[in-house]
Amino acid sequence: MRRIRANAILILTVAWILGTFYYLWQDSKPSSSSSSSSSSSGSQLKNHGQKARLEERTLPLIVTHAPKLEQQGQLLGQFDEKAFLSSKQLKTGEDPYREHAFNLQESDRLGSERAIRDTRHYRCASMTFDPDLPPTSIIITFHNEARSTLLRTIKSVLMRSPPHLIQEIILVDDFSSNPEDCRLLSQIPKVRCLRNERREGLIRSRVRGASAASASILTFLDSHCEVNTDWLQPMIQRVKEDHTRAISPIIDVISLDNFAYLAASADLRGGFDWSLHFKWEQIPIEQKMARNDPTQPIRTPVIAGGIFVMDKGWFNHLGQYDTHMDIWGGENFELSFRVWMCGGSLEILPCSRVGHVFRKRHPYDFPEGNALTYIKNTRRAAEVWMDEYKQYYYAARPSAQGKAFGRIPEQEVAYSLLKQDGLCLESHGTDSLGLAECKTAPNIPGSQKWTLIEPQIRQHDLCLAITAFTAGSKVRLEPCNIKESRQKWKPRGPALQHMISGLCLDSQPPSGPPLVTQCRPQVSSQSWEPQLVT
Ligand code: LR7
Ligand code: MN
Repeated sequence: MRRIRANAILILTVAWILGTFYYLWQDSKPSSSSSSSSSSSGSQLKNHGQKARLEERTLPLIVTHAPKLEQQGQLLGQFDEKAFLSSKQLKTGEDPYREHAFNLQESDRLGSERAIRDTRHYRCASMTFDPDLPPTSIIITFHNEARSTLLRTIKSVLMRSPPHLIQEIILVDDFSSNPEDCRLLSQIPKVRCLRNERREGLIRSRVRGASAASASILTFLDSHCEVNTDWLQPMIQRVKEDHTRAISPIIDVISLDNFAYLAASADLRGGFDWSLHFKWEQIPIEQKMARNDPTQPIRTPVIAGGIFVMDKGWFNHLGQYDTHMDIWGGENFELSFRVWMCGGSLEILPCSRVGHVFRKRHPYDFPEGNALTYIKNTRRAAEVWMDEYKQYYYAARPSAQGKAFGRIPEQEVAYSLLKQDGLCLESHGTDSLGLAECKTAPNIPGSQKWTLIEPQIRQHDLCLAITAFTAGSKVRLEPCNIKESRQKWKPRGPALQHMISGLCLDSQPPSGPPLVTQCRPQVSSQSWEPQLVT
């Protein structure tokens, strides 16, 4: 009896020691390495130095399992994969990069359901999700995509997502040369394909797909992706908890040369330069230090654009995309700005991984030319959303000035009269300001309409500014610049006080131009009454 008890104690002790070692070994594995530099901000999104994004650490080789043979049959239904893939094959001597800007020969060789490495941090595997996550509609737009990459995208979704979370896969064929791709792929269970009657570009195509979606959650994918283990649940979970979030995975890299699946760094977020080019940037160091849980979301200013999950109601509430943007580019900033300005947020989830084939050039044509299209799209984003910051866009991209960008809706802003003793502050050109008889609606001229958006007092793109920081200095209008301290005001009782100098806007003498003078309470020449005009 005693021997049995002694043996039991011995076994338990050994198990405990082994367990402790295992635990320590797990935790001492490098969690993530800091990659040396953020990607270069090349003049093209295409050139954004993918190498910097690649994780340096080697990960344990855990492969995601391909479905068993009997499952595969169910995955594709009546669809004849062999016939689909073999109908068009590369001829000997043909350049495998020509048509798709990636090595088509390698892609075709791979097969449609290769296993890929699980590139997540090991702690992601123990995350749990609500059992009642809502299903999603997957939206994939494509224009002349290679059959092997497109099919791998679809199959990876079917293979690596809980089936009940995939309501449908909506393909939008953006007028590819061969209409058969769309027709044949519709034979796959859950797949629907909508074909555009003319080339629309990815922005209008996605809007079409989103409008056709029947699930309450939208998931967008490019047409050359491979989703990784448990990619979907973390993103849907975050959107379920707060419908104003737009969630992106970490976008792993599928080599355009040999189609190797490579882990991207988990220390990056989306960014842009003033010419509105997307780039990856390092997470600020304070945030990086504060990250003690590698499964936590990474807040990001903008998303890369192609791969994200969003609530359908929220997408509609934001006004979807700007459908006057053509072909490719700019919609990622525009959507991100919408999310921010309407009080939502953007996140990258390190526990969700999707591979994407990054290319160095566009394999398709731009009917209006690549450069002009990019300018049109980004100029629209700048004009609609960037207020006076758009001046930095034009400074960084002088060639955008004067280029066509179509019509944009007038922004709805609240205008005020600035009244003093029955007279109104009025501008005459930029240099001269004065008091004049107040006009009444609907005959109020633009010269009497002011927008009071602290700290600026604006008239269109011009702002009220002092000319010097001393009492008695003239006040005039000049192009708004949010960093210009001469343009910053705040209300002080009925007076308007210049923030840095502490001086007040003064109409004395009423005939002459307004000045700034020492603030004196109850002085009528310093008293301005804003009156909203509609
Ligand atoms: O006219 C077109 N019609 C289309 O349907 C042109 C393209 N497309 C399709 C195309 O087949 C593909 O599925 O639209 C998708 C995106 O086009 P890509 O793959 O040529 O774009 P990209 O991967 O180079 O570009 C990134 O930026 C774009 C800006 O408009 C889009 O937001 C892409 O979705 C986006 N891709 C990603 O975010 C994946 C990660 C890349 C990064 C960074
Ligand atoms: Mn792409």
